[in-house]
Amino acid sequence: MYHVSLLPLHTPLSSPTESAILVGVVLPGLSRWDVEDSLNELELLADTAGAQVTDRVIQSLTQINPATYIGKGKVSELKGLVKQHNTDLVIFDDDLAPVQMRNLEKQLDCKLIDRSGLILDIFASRAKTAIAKTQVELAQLEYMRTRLTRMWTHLSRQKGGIGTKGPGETQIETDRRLIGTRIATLKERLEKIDKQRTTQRKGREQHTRVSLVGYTNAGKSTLMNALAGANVFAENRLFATLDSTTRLVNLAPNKEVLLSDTVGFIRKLPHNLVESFKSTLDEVRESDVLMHVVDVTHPRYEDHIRVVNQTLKEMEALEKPTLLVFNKIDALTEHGMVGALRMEYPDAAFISAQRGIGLDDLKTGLLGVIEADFVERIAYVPVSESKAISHIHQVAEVLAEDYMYAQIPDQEERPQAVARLRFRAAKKHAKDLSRLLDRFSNLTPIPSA
Ligand SMILES: Nc1nc2c(ncn2[C@@H]2O[C@H](COP(=O)(O)OP(=O)(O)OP(=O)(O)O)[C@@H](O)[C@H]2O)c(=O)[nH]1
Ligand SMILES: [Mg+2]
Repeated sequence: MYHVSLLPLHTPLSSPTESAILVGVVLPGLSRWDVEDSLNELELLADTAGAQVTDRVIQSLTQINPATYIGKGKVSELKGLVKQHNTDLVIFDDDLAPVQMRNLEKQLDCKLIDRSGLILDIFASRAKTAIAKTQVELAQLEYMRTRLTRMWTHLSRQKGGIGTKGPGETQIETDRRLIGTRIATLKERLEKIDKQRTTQRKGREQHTRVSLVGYTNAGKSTLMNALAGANVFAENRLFATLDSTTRLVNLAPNKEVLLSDTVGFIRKLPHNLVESFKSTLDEVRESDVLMHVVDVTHPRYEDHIRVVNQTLKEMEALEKPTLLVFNKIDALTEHGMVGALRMEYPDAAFISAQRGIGLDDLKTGLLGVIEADFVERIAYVPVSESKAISHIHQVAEVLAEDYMYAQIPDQEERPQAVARLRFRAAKKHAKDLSRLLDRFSNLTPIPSA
């Protein structure tokens, strides 16, 4: 155990600042470095939530203690520290089982929260829009439902603060049934919002949809602002964005796409959150193309890429055509890093969203990814089928259109006037178009003399 003194990176969200001790466990398969790193991130989360970390406690274990997660000796040591520093809050880097929470809280006589609880708390204090608030509340209630037996009655002197936001204060004493009812109401509300959003998205079908994804704080909102001249809130804190924003962006003359900025990912993102943020994350799920933004100045940026890919996989969005974007190259101190990365990732874009560096190359790269995702074909459609022709114009880009005659085989009828359309369509529309055009596949165009 050792003492670290840390300066807060920014003004805490809630005041007065609560003091916190972080607890991490080195389990088989993990190195001390992994855990230190995870605690660095936990400390940023704690800081974002408004706590000042005074100590870190790390224990190596071959297996966790079912009663208190960490060993008995470590619990006493932790208790000593809590007393000595008059600590407000102990934060575990791993998720604790309800029984472990209860036991630890009793023994430590201090507020206790795990990583998921902390992330939920941050989301609760940052949610601004009605939809984000509803989604966070649902995630918090789902999280609490399993931990209902844990009551903070012996901590009633604590008023507010981390871990007690949202439904925490008012509903902790209510029973599972009430929480169940509330969950059902919130789900219903979200379903309604979902339907509205799906309808809104339907209206945007003629545009290619691009979503910004990435680890929290990678610079997604800054890039959105740079590309769309938008005014999206961006700052050096985790989870600055909780809802999605969509804007039109011009990649080249006549090449407009719809760009969406949305919530960032983090390792061990609570499962409840991913589930509850369905409406927001549908933006990602339903996009045609993704831009995966990476903060290249972060020492663990490769881990971040993995975590983002893993989260995308869980959302079934990993297979989408993706442009990898290495951001913040202006702040790189290591010479030659961009060159080395270019060799490793020849298709990626290297930019500074903040300084506007590399944005033209990024647009070209994005156009390349989009175009690779298109199919080009020629179709013959009888001019009498005006509905089918206008459908093609709606979902595809018609490159050429002319008229001729065609014969229908096995029919004695005289040749019909047909339109010959050469068009490009996104792969997502290809199936639908094929089905439509199958009806006319037996036409034999008559070459003009
Ligand atoms: N040096 C440098 N900083 C940048 C750059 N782009 C963004 N930042 C900073 O990085 C921080 C995070 O930027 P955001 O745009 O809020 O990041 P985000 O990915 O939207 O983060 P969340 O919404 O929290 O997930 C801000 O302080 C930005 O000013 C860049 O190109 N260079
Ligand atoms: Mg953001």
